[in-house]
Amino acid sequence: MDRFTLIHTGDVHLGMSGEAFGARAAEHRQLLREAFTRVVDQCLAQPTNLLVIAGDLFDGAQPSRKTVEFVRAQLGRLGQAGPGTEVVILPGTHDPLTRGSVYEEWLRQGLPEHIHLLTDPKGRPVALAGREVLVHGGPGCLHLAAEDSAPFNIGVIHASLQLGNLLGGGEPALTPRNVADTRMNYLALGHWHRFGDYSTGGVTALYSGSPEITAIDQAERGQAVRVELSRGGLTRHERLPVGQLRREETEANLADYDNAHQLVEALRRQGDQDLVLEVVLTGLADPSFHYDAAELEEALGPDFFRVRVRDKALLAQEEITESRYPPELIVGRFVRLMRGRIETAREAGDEKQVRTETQALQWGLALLERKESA
Ligand SMILES: [Mn+2]
Repeated sequence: MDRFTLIHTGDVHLGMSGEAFGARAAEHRQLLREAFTRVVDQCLAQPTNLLVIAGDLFDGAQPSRKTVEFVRAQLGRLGQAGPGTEVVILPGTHDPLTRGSVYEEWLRQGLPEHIHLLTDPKGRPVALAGREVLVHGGPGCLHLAAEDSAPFNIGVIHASLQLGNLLGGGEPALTPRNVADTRMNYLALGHWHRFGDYSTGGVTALYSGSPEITAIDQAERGQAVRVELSRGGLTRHERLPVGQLRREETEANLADYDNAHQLVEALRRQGDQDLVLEVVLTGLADPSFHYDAAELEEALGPDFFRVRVRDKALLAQEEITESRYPPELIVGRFVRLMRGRIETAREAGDEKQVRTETQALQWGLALLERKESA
């Protein structure tokens, strides 16, 4: 064997309740299935020796019978035609190998020949293709070491990677040194839901990311990775877009709209059933502008897969009564200063300057008051 091709996925989270997707939760669960189906399709579209699933295939240790049947049917497709595709699954943090878990049940029942579970806590490898290919990994295992006896060594780890000193949370994490020390031809990482290339010390190490968006703030479209290994150590990879949803963030300046209805109409023009839209409200709204983030989300709901509205706008005040702001406070001094500047501009007959100064007063007041109430 001179060349070896694998597809790497993980963090599929099948069966996820998808609360963040609200009324679309059931549809979202279906999209997770469709994305996983497309990963399997990719294994069949071009000769693929191995499918690696780097943890969190399921959203829980005891997925529903339907979800398990779905996975078995999909993986079954890979054992049928020609030489077929071997499948190696690492239990993750959401779907650990515990008593009563789906993986324990599979081990008890026995699995089809082409499906392998990485169950050894020391990460000892599963041997494929007459020991030419060794796939190392085990539940919670962070330290792996390639064996020189095999031309192809592949590692599978489900963990965060510690970058600099920024890691919080205290969960066990992989270091770039751990990555280099594995000396793997390829290290398939799981746990982070977005693609990332963390190759180091001659080891190609990638997070595949989830095949479909699993959270509203997940910026990138779902994907998997195809990796081609050549004898002699050359590793090439290609990202496979398998997700359907995309996410965008859009800023809406309330000063550009007369009312909430106008704003909704404008946002609707971006309407797309595959789009997860994050709307950030900004600017200084006129006092007559009545809006509510939750109501906007509801109004836009049917036009998108999901909408989230974040309110960073400031509401202008109808009337600014000087007596509310004692002159000894900063806000009081600010109001009097700006009033004076508005008056000066008015006396000079400079209407443009009056508007600018009035807006500056509103902005400053809104910001100072927000600060005081926080
Ligand atoms: Mn995950």
